[in-house]
Amino acid sequence: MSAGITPEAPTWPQEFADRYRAAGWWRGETFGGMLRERAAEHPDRIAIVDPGGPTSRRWTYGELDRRSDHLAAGLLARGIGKGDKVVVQLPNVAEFFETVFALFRIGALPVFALPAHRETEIRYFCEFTEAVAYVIPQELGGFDYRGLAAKLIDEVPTLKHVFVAIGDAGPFEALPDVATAPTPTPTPTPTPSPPAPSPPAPSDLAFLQLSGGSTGVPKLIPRTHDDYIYSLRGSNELCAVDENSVYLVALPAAHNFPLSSPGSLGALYAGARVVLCPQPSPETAFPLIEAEGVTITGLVPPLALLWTEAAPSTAYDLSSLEVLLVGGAKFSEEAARRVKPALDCTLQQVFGMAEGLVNYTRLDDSAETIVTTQGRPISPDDEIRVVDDEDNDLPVGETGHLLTRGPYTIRGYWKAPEHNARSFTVDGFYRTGDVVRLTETGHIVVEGRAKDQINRGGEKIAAEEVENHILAHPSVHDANVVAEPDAYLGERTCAYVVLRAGTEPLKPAAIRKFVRERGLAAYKVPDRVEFVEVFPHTGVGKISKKDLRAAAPRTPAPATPSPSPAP
Ligand code: OOB
Repeated sequence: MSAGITPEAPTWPQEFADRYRAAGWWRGETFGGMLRERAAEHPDRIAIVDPGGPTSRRWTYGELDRRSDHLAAGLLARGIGKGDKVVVQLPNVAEFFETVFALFRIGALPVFALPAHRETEIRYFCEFTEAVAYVIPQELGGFDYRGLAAKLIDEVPTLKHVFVAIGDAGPFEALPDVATAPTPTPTPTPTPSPPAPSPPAPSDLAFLQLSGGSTGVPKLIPRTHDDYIYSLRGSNELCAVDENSVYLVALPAAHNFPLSSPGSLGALYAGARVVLCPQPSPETAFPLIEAEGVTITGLVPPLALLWTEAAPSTAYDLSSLEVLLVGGAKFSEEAARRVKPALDCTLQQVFGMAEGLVNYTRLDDSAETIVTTQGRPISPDDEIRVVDDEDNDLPVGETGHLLTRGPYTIRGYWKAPEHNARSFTVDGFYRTGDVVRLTETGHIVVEGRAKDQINRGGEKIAAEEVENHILAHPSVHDANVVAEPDAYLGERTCAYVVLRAGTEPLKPAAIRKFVRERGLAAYKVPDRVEFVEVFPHTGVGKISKKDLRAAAPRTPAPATPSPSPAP
């Protein structure tokens, strides 16, 4: 299999690639090489702290480097090599980093699933990417991933390996058993595919990230070593991350925000320390901040609210915390104003997307700018356009659709030519689906969203995906899923459902149960289901989601059972 940019992944035209290299944004680095360099520079410095499990673990750069090499050798010996896809679904554990660096080294591509994903999503990732392996924990939050893996390995023809990174491997191979000391001469392999002939090139794909999506199935985002490492370096500079920083991974490690803004990979790039937080509540995070001297972390708005409420009365010493990044969903001005007094650290708003563009308020921006804007792009080469419905550029200050192009924003989704024709302009600008306005200082204010998506406290839900699942119910004639305000999450989902004529009435719980049992991540199960006779229509006869949204209860109530908010 060949890695690198293939027709499956549209890439930057040569003139842009040349420009980004000449400007020094793309420096020809790879993830495998970057870890090797850091390990050579300071082998004994702590890279990863994993406080979970029976004993807390501290891996030095030297150890992470060695472990990644050994795992890479074991994967190669099993016939996994360059260009192969591996679905990685791990919580915030040290093995996440060992796994992804092993894959980076051999040029196999991690496909970053979230722990919350269930059969529907994982099956799709495995089938669509023709994944050869699936890496899981034994269990998390009462869900046994091995059951799901057993089903998939039987049913997805390309899937040959399941590796259990933590816990009891059951019928599968335990990840620690895969690792072998690399040998200079390749040992015979059970499958005839040759070991990787050469390490991946900086312009090769490094991994596939998931898009929040607004369509029936999630889109995959192809990121290269060159472009992603540039976003790390740029983020580190703007967030003042250096070798003395301690970054707490509070959100799910595989999400783009805690991975790269500046995230765990930014911290590792800087030679800093990464502390893994098993879950993001103040009860778990605050003791870790004190114990490890955490200097920086990133949260979605609902968690930032929880932390600011809990901080004033905590017994833990949070004084090491210098920067709190908040993003993934709009952070209200009122909530933003509470951060500094409560946590005595600098708030940095971040408006980013897994497709690329990331904006930060600057650490030296005025207090007003920090609480009222979502920041400015990382790169001088990030091109920003704010346009009307016909793609005409709007004057500064007017609200419109955000389009962007730049050195770390993809030129197309993986294997999605039709969707790409809609999501990108002919000259390569990504249509973000966000509705924004620019201030005179070039800061972006997010005003809303044009994409058919619900942003549930940072977790993105494509309305169409959930609608399709509801439509599969035999009693359902039609369904529309929209966002409604929620006091805690910002938005929650409401499904409006029209039942087939002549069917027995249903309870809302029956629809929620039906969706859950179709194997969908819990955060996508509608918070509220309302049965209606007909949907409101627009003037041209289309169903009006605007009117449905307007029908939502006026006083936002907190959402019903909710998994912990996270992107
Ligand atoms: C981050 O990435 P995704 O891919 O999960 O979601 C991107 C979308 C944006 O297009 C926007 O609709 C929304 O999430 N968003 C925000 C926001 N940050 C993200 N909307 C309003 N205000 C913000 N501050 O969510 C992501 C990736 C990297 C860094 C941070 C967030």
